[in-house]
Amino acid sequence: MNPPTRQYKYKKKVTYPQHNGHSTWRPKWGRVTYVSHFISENSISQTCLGVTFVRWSAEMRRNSVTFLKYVVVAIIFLALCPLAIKFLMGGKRIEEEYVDAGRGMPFAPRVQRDSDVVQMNQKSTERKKIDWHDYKRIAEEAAKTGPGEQGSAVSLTSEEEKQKDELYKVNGFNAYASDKISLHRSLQDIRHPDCKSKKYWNHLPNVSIVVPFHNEHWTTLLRLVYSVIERAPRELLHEVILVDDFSTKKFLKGELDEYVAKHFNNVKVVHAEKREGLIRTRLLGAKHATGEVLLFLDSHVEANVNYLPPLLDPIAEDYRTVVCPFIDVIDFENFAYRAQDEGARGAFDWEFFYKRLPLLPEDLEHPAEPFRSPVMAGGLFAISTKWFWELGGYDPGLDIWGGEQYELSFKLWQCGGKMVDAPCSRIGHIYRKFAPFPNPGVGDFVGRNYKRVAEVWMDEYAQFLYDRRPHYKNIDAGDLTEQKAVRERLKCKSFKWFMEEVAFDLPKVYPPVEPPPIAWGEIRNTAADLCIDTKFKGGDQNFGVEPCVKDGKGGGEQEFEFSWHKDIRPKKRTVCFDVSTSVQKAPVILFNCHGMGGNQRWKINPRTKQLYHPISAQCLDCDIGNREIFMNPCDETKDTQKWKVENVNETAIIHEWGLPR
Ligand SMILES: [Mn+2]
Repeated sequence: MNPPTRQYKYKKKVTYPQHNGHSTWRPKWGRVTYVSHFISENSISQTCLGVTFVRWSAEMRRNSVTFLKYVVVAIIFLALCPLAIKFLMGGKRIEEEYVDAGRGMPFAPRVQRDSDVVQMNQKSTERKKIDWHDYKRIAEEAAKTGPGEQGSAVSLTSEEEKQKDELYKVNGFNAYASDKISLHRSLQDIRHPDCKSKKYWNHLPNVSIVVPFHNEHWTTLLRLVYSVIERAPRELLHEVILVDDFSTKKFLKGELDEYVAKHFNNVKVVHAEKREGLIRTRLLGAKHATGEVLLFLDSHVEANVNYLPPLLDPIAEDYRTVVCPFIDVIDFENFAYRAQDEGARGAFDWEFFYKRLPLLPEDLEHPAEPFRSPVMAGGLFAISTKWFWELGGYDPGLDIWGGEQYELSFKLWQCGGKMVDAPCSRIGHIYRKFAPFPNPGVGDFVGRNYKRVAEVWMDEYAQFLYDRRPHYKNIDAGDLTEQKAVRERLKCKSFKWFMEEVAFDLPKVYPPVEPPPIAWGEIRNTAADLCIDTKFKGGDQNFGVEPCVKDGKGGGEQEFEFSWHKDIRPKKRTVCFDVSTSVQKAPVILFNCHGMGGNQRWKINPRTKQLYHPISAQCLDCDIGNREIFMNPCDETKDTQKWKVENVNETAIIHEWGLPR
């Protein structure tokens, strides 16, 4: 395998956001881990009504000819009756009863919309864009008040605070707070204003929603079910499939089956017979699905207003388009619903951590339009059933969780499809405070998954992954014949094509081979003869100056790199010097490196030896007595602002100093 040379072509020039002023700009691009499972199908029986009254016994005796006529008429009547009922009800009656009226929020019949007219008039072939909003429901929801309504935070009394711990421990979020909120709670419409007038095709495919879960909490699971049903046009929602990955909570067995059978007629529960892990659980759900589109969701989400048409519309245009919603945040403590950002494109670094790239200028011009995204976050996406199975679903050799979002993303792009994020579809997700379940996997199953993905899809670029995780070389990835056959059968393009056409700006932020730092070693304050020491501290912590290790005085963490990202980080670590205010004596802390400048951008002044922070326009200063460091207005005459970095690439520093910002 020959690793590609380090010459990257960029199809488009991309500008990265510069952060104005001194805002606390700290993206916390988190990594979402999903744990999840299957099976005995709970089939929901639908009773067919057909009662006919037969009142012909008297005539029968009198006239056998008349009797025969009655028989013929009765047979015809009986044969046509079910058809007539079906015709008259337009197949809708049953669907209107999705949601039980006894729960305090009857599922009111919807106002007739354009879409209904289209559905009833089956002969209509006119294709047009229509408004799919359910204004009656929107108005009803806007009027709701109560704990957590309108997506607000719920507060606990001091008495309740004492009782929340037990549920917190087993869920990783404040499930006690969840129990205080209605299963039908309303959410604030936080979509971009342009979404409110956006129209979608009148003919959209229907959807099977597949929700894998393991030990999900009762009210978060059911709130998900109600939210996806109540906020979807009923003709588009074919079914919801809850897939239980061998949960141990008792109520997720018979009690859930009974509740679902009693309250819904288009929700199925499938129970796994052993712990399967997220990937096989999703596959199991997909195998049970009969809708035209699969919408995979995590088990603790709430869908926001009109979430479904924006996900289906791009698929209606091309069945090989995969669509992801915007993922909002439901607070793990108080269940407040909020945006995490206004969108970004999915990506990865070369250790396969999920990362995000900024939107392109053309994406920013149309904030309600779907934009292309190289890689999905993983948990929430819609894909046509046809395309999913043409791609072979997920590689069934992937174990538990990890790498599946890369596998599917790479192959859908490389094999002729595309993926977009739909800004007008918003779904809130509870990011847990901590993982409450033990990992069901054995050994480095994630590494094995990554290797399967790399070997099948990444060609020579796999080497970049192995360079960072050399032990992958020794992992047995198992049999890859079937996966390679998929790639062959669909005549899929190379990973080089993917990197150049789809993730073209990724190497700029996450280069396969890291360029060398432009300065490195100890950072010594010349006045104090003390060195910056981060003492192996973690994120969000401050640090100061200490006697220098190189002088044989004490031991800490004093080796730094002024990286090509223009940030300063302890050697071989990915936390960076970060300053988020521009006040006097502004604190410097360690924060996860985001590689995008802003609060973490530094310059070395080659003449004055000051460490300059362009965004706050201040310089690094220190208090020798207290051994503290902080930011202050730049003053060339102050010795406490003069720093000597041990090794410096002079040419690079001078060049760098001359660049704007
Ligand atoms: Mn989750």
